[in-house]
Amino acid sequence: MKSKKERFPNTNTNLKIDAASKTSVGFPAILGSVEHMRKYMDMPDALKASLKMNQQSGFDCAGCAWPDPDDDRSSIGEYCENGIKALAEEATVAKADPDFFAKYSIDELGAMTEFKLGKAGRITHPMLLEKGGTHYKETSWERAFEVIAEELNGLSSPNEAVFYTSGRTSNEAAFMYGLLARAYGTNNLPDCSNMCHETSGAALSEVLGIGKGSVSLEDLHNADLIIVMGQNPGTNHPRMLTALENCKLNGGKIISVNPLKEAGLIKYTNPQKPMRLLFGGVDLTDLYLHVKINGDMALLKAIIYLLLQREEADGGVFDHHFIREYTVGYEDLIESIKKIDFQRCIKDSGISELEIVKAVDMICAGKNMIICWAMGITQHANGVETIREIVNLLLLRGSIGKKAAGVCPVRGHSNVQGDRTMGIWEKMGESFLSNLEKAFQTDIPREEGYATVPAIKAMHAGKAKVFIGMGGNFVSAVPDTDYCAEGLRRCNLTVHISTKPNRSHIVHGKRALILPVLGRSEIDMQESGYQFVSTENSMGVVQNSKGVLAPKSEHQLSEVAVVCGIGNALFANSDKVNIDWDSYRSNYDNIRDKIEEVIPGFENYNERVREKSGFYLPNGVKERNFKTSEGKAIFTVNDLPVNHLADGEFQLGTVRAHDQYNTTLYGLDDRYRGIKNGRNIIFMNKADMKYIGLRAKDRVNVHSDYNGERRSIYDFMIVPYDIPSRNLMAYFPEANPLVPIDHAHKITHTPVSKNIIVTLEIIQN
Ligand SMILES: Nc1nc2c(c(=O)[nH]1)N[C@H]1C(S)=C(S)[C@@H](COP(=O)(O)OP(=O)(O)OC[C@H]3O[C@@H](n4cnc5c(=O)[nH]c(N)nc54)[C@H](O)[C@@H]3O)O[C@H]1N2
Ligand SMILES: Nc1nc2c(c(=O)[nH]1)N[C@H]1C(S)=C(S)[C@@H](COP(=O)(O)OP(=O)(O)OC[C@H]3O[C@@H](n4cnc5c(=O)[nH]c(N)nc54)[C@H](O)[C@@H]3O)O[C@H]1N2
Ligand code: SF4
Ligand SMILES: [Mo]
Repeated sequence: MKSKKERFPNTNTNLKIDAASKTSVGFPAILGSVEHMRKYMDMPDALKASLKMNQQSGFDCAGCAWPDPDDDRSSIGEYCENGIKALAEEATVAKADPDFFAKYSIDELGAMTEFKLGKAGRITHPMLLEKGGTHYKETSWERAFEVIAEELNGLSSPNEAVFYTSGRTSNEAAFMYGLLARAYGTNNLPDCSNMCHETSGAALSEVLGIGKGSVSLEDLHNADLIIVMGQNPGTNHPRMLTALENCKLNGGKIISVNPLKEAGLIKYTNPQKPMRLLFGGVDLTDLYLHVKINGDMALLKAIIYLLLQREEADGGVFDHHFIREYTVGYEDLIESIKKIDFQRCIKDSGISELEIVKAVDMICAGKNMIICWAMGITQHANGVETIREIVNLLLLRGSIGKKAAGVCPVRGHSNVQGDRTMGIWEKMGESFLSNLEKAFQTDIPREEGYATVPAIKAMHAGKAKVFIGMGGNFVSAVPDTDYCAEGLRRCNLTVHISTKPNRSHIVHGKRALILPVLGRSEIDMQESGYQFVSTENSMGVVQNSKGVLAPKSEHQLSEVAVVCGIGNALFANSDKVNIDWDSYRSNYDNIRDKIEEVIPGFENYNERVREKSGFYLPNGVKERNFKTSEGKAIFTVNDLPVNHLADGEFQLGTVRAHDQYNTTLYGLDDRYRGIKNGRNIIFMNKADMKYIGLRAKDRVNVHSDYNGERRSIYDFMIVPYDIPSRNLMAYFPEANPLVPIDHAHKITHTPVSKNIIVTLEIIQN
């Protein structure tokens, strides 16, 4: 039963379509950064912050999880255009203060685009929406904590509460937040990772023994071959382009696998190298494989098939010493590969035999290969399986656990990997839970909690009644927007610990709170003095991060202080939980001492985190120590997915534009793809357009029919694009209402955001 359609207001103002760019960064990126700082920030703040971002004595960029160099850092700026946009978004002078919330009712806020909502500025005061209220009203922190304690204490089971986390939260805040939920009695700790690299974690833990990547920046620089699959680093991890450039300059090669020709993968002009700015950039991709959506498994299998043929003809292709010593399952894999239908792999991948042979030549030409991937691989019903196949390819070549080789899942949010390490997961293992129990002398539940999709279903079914979000924008980020909105509306209380207004504040429970917090760039002062926090990047390096800018409001608390405030109120009368929340809030060293007690790899945390470049967490895969169920790396046999399309059906993927950070819109353009002033668009193959009789800017409604239910988005404009036939792309989050809640990976529950089966309905003018 759905009561209200939750649609993102249409942003198409005066849509302009230009040719897609064939090169990235360079002057336009520099101009883009300066423009953002000038428009939204105070100039002295902009200067101060830009000199400290990603520096060894500064703060960690809150953009993506790409690592900083271990030693030498550029003094003119160790960041990219998107890092600056993330900073300008956080350090904006605009304020969403009580006057702003008094001016606009919830309905009026709901009519604003994500862009306009975000541009309202930083939330300055705790805000409360009482039952039946039309406006959020200023409240005190004491009252806010009381309301949360009241509602949580009123539930009939702790499992009726959901504690969501987005991946910006620091290690210290995440650890305390997980403790809060578990001391209260639940493992309901879903996070953005459930929708992101959950599949990577699941696949890699199973076959290699650790759910993280195994390479460093230096490895990327020295690889003979890097394969970039399902990732758009020019927009989403811009400084990765410098690593790819270094690889190329050292003689390495790059293969890109992507249904879209992404400018960032074609050519890169490094903004930190003035001569390159003048004389043009470096060509990055040597072989661009224009794969069909979810054709990656077929491509990988075809590659392995041809490698096996060469191995059988001439030998020397597979690393038999490595396979014998360090792996299990080789024979089964080979037997299954011998049986595959090579022609079907060509058809399903959309890549010709000639191109596959070129890829195989490049793989055989080098000794050390790295495979990088992101959402184009993970957000599929068979995401875990494709990642296992990636590992098969690396294992056959012995390209793992040695220099310049290995797996590189490129993480999204700046501390999403650290949050997991800290225990933000609905199914942490027994050793973590029992260590936590011992360290805090508190009962810790063992029952598995809800991941994101099960949490939405529980709210919808009335089984979860309080939702707390540590950052993030739940309703916009998750699949099936209407269904989720209905779930949130059924809650007794929704709480958002946020920096900026977003749609999740508007789609609220019977009562709702917005709690304003400090950002990464801001000074965090507590009783014991100036605090720093720590984060873990995509390559397992833990580093400190110390804000430098004055807070935008005296009423904003740090995330740690909010968690401790809730803890104090919630357990005020508890005879079971006796945690000294004040001591952790007043000095974060006390939190790090506890992390050291609970989590292996954090020995001497307080000392090592103060070292300039931080420290690497242990990673057995790097030493060929595979802590799997077999004690060795595991080859797996994975099925080819069936991507059947009936007449009139298309596969639709959802991607990020260059001017957004997930659900936060920095602007309405997508520079590299040639789009200006609009996001309600569908990228479509030109031949398909001609066949149906569609022209550029024709308007369509898009329907997804899944298990007998229709989901729709309305009034999207067609944009001709270089994309395989029967494949479409649209932007996240505008297309999220199309993603069926039940269409998720069967083990990880990761929503299938990159492969939605849709039909188009042409709007007649
Ligand atoms: N500026 C900016 N930076 C960000 C973010 C942001 O929104 N803005 N988000 C952050 C987060 S949380 C994350 S997870 C990362 C996301 O980083 P990405 O994974 O790069 O993000 P997406 O836009 O989802 O792009 C996925 C890419 O996969 C391709 N693709 C789609 N389907 C398939 C497929 O079936 N096969 C293959 N091979 N490719 C496919 C798309 O064409 C696109 O190039 O970025 C992080 N960094
Ligand atoms: N269809 C589709 N859906 C997707 C995806 C997709 O590719 N396609 N990608 C998925 C992925 S990979 C991810 S990671 C999720 C992202 O899901 P989320 O992490 O939930 O979403 P964000 O848009 O990153 O959250 C933005 C909000 O976080 C708050 N915020 C920003 N900085 C801070 C801070 O320092 N502290 C606190 N407390 N709050 C802060 C602000 O209020 C802002 O509005 O979305 C997923 N959803
Ligand atoms: S690459 Fe990512 S972490 Fe680095 S500066 Fe850019 S947005 Fe920030
Ligand atoms: Mo993500």
